[in-house]
Amino acid sequence: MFRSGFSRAVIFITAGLLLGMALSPEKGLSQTELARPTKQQLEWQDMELGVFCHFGINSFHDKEWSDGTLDPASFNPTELDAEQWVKAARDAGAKYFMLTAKHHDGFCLWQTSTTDYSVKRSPWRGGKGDVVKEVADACRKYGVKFGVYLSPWDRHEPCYKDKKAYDEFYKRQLEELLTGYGKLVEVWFDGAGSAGREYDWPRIIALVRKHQPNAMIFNMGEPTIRWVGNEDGVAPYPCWNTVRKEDVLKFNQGKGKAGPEGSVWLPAECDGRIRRNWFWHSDDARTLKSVSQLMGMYYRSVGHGCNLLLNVGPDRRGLYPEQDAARLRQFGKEIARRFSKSLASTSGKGDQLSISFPQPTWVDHAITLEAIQNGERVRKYFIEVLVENKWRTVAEGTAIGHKKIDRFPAVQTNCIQLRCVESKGEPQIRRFAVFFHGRSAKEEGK
Ligand code: FUL
Repeated sequence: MFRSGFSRAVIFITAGLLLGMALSPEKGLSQTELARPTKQQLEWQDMELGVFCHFGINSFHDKEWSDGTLDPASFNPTELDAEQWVKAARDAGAKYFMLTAKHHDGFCLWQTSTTDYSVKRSPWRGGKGDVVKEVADACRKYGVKFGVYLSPWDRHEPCYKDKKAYDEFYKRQLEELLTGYGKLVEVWFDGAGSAGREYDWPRIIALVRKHQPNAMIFNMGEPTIRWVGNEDGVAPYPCWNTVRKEDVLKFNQGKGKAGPEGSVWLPAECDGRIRRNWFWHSDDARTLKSVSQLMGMYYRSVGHGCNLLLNVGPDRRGLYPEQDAARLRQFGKEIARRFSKSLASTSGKGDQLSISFPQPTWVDHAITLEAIQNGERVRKYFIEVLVENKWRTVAEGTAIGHKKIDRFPAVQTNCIQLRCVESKGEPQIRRFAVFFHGRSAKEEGK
C-alpha cells in the first residue's frame, strides 16, 4: 500500500480511520456519480509535457498570420532537420510533439493531393519533400508521440467560401494526415478565424475516430481535451477536469467553465510559447524565456494538473535556433533536478496520508496526484507539517486531480501530512511526495 523513495524515512499511511471516520471503500458512492476519464485521456494526461511546433510559409516572412498569397517558392529551409527538433523536445522531457501541418494561410507541409499551395511548389527537396513525414519519422525514432494541427480556417483555398465544397476539401486533407503518418496522439482544431462558421463536425470527427481512435481531439467538434483559455501556457487554479455537458463546446471561444460537478471528463491543455511569437521571427530572440520563466509556466500548468504544450518554432534553416534548443535542454534538466527524486513518497486511500522522517528534514515542495481513473474526488485539502509538536499548515487547496504541485517556505519537520477535508467519495491518492530544493517559494510566480 505504500512505498518510500528514501530509505531512512518511515512512512505511515493513516487512513480516514484516524479521524474516527470509518469509510467504506467507496463511501456510498455509486459508479455513475463521478465523471471518469477514458483510458486514452489518462494516458494523455500522464504525458504532461508536449512541444508545439509552428513552422510554415510564415517562418520565411516574419509573419504570424499570412493571407494565403505568399509565394510557395519562398519556403526554402536550407538545413531542415526534424530529428534536431524532436531531440530537443525529448531533452525537455516532452512526451509528444505537435506540428502545424497547415496554418491559417493554407500552406501545406506535406505532399497533399488537395492543393498545390504546399511544399510541392517549393524548391525544398526539389518539391518532393514532406515535413510531416520527416517529423513523424523522427518522433518514432526518438520515442516521442506525434500529433498534427490542421487549421480549419484557410485563407488561401478558393473553395473556402463554399461551405459544402470546403468541408469535403478539409476532410480530404485530414484523411491524408490521419492515414499517412502512423499513430497520432492528438489532432489540434484551432478555432481562430472560424467564428460564426460551422464545419461538418460529425463527419470530421467520424474520420478521426475511424482512423485514429486513440487520438485526443483538441477543442472543436467533439473534443476530448479542452483549451485552457489563454495562450500563456498557464492554468487558473483550481482547474477541474470535468465540465457540464452543455459547456463542452464553449471552451473554443474561451467561454466554458469547468467545475468539480461536471459530468464530462475534459482535461485542459495549456499552449504557450518559448518566445513571444508562435512562428520563428528574425527579431524576437531576445524574448526567449529564461529557465526560471519556463519553470513558472510549468508550476502553473503541469503543477495545476494540466498538460503544457510549449511552442518552439524552427528558423529559416529549418532548425531550432541553438539557444532555443539549449533552453529546452536546460528546462528539462531543471524539471528533473527538482522533481525526479523525492525525499519520500507514499500513496493510498483515505482522508489522511503522512510521511514521517526519523530526523528533522527540510521540505519545501509537495506533489500530490489523485488516482483519477476513479474520478477527481478531493475538493479541499491541507498540507501540514509537525513542528515542535504542533501541526502547521504549509499549503492548502481545492483541486488535486492529475497533479498538484505545492511550494511553500522551507521548513524542518519530522512529519508531513496531506489531510483531505472535503471529497466526493473516499480520496484515492496515487502519490504524495515531498521534496526540498532550497529556493524561495516566491520565485517564478505563484
Ligand atoms: C491561435 C492561432 O491564431 C495562432 O496563430 C496559433 O496557431 C495558436 C496556437 O492558436 O488560435
